Amino acid sequence: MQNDPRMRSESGVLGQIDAQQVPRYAGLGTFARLPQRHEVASHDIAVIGVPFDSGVTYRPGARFGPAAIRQASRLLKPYHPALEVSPFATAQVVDAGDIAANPFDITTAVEQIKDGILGLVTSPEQRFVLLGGDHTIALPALQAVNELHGPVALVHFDAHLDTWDTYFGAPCTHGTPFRRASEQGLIVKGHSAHVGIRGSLYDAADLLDDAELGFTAVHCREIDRIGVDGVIERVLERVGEHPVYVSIDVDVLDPAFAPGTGTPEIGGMTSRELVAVLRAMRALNIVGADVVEVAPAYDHAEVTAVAAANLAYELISLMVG
Ligand SMILES: [Mn+2]
Repeated sequence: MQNDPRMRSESGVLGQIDAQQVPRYAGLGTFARLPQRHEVASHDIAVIGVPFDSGVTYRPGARFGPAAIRQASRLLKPYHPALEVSPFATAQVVDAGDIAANPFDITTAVEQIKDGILGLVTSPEQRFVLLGGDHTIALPALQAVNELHGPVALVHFDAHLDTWDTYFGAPCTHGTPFRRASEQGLIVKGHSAHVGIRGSLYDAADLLDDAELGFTAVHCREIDRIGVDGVIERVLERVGEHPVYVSIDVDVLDPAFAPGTGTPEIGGMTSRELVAVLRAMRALNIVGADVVEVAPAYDHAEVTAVAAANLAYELISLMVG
């Protein structure tokens, strides 16, 4: 197409809108100003918004997360120097839009999200990154992943375990996805980990329950002692050779780095520590991922949305690297 400002690689992959032709702040905003799904014949990686927050237990508003992350992703550039990859030239990455999920019926929403993902990711070679939405959406994401890959190792970055049983009698909330996932056989027990856990719990037994469900927890308080390298060692050893799903609750970051979220906890990871751990996962077979719990109403100067956009960029770069 003449005057098409989008970058196209030699292999024919359609990339971002060229910021030398159209300033980053101009134009309608897809994730990283990438093409929409219908603009290309096929895709390798789909970025999918899931504006759903009916599973929250405290501050609402993560339904506006996908739009805020897309807006904050305008600054992402084509080359990732730390991983030495050009993710948008190496793979066909698309913004696949949002999955419409029922805000009044969580059971229906979970089915819609699973079906929505499977409508967009139809072969085991394809990868996806979800933009949440609250953490409830990780359950249908893992269900979808299981249809394509079977059980996966879960690497879960979060202040909270998210393996509680019910809340007000409800089995599917943003505090329960990984207990349900374990019960449903979606994760490889003994090969899944939480990273960044901290904050008050209901009971000391919460931690024991979690271990029985198949997880180990790298607590945030350990990071000063074992360092980022120690965290990486624990994670890589735990995952082994299994395909991996990475779930990032943005509240794993300290509220200083991610104030715009539903259940903030002090003493969290820095964004620098988190990206260092992620980048060490490049040799893993990451088959799907999410970045969840961005609630823009509590954000300031896009601090949280910019962090989330960059985390999604890291995940995409890991998938192609
Ligand atoms: Mn969570």
